[in-house]
Amino acid sequence: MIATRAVPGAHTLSEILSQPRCWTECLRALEEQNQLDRVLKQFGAQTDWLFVGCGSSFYIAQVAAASWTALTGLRARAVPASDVLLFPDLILSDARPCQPVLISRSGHTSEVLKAAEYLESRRNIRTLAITCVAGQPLENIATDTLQLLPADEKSMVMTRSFSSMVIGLQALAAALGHQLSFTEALKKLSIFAQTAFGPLPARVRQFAESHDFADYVFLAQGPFYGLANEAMLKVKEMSCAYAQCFHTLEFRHGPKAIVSPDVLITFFISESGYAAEREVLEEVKGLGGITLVVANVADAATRRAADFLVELNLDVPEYARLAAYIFTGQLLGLMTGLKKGLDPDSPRNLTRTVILKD
Ligand code: F1P
Repeated sequence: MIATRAVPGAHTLSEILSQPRCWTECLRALEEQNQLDRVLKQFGAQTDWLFVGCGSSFYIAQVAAASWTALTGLRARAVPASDVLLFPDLILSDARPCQPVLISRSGHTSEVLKAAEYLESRRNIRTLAITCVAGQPLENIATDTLQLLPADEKSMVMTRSFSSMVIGLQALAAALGHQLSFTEALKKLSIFAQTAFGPLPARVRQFAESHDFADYVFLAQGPFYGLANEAMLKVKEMSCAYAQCFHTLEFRHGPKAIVSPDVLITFFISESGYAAEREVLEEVKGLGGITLVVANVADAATRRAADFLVELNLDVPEYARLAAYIFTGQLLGLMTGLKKGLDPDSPRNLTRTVILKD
């Protein structure tokens, strides 16, 4: 029998492309299984929220915390699970209790499990988990768990599980903040994104194949910063390339020394901070940088300064667009890895879940 050879990156590509459909399925699962109401009955009175994860799930935490405050008006922070274990007194205070949300695609990452055990058993704090795999240890430790099972992946790196958990947590925030129109916008996003994403895989492949960069920089502000971190991680994981992330306006304060035609500088431009972020884009272009811009709507100045422009044109509020911004970063990591002859489905040195020996 002839063994069929796996096509490099095939799982990752199909998982990236499946995102709009997957978001619809996840929102349906939350609604039909009454998951949001159930969770809010238990945790809905909390005023301070703490989002916890590792790797991509930590970056979900950053996007979720920003969205949480915007949609509910409540305080929310993001921390890596390791900080809960190593510096708990910087995070937890008896005087000001917080509600932890533990984020993990696998529900099996050691640091997340240890953080959950520490919070539940040692600090007597009830935890909420969100995961994409049923029956994993996290579910047994946490008080309650949101499950987004359609978002699990075959590949090692997180793509649709990232964007789906962002959307799942935004749906929870919208329910808590009684933002019915935002919930509707999340549903519409799937439809609009399908159109916006259509030509992108071919465009990003062509761009990756025709350029060689020594370094990749991702810039964003506010709720977009977690997305820039995640794009940086995608490029590192899938293409084993050097990649960095900064707040857009922070780039002027030293990092801009690295601008050169060997560095791709990607801007995730927000609507709220558009003018200030575009000024940095123009400055970087003036210094001779190669620029990739993801914006919802681009003006003439942005068009002039962008070597590669992704205009999303999504007719939903700014926070409901966040998940769609990651698509280009995922494709850039995938296409760059394929160009280098790597298999982005199983990057070197990585495992799907980091399980530590005791
Ligand atoms: C988190 C994570 C991934 C990363 C790697 C190891 O996993 O750090 O983000 O890509 O493969 O695991 P999880 O806790 O969300 O399952």
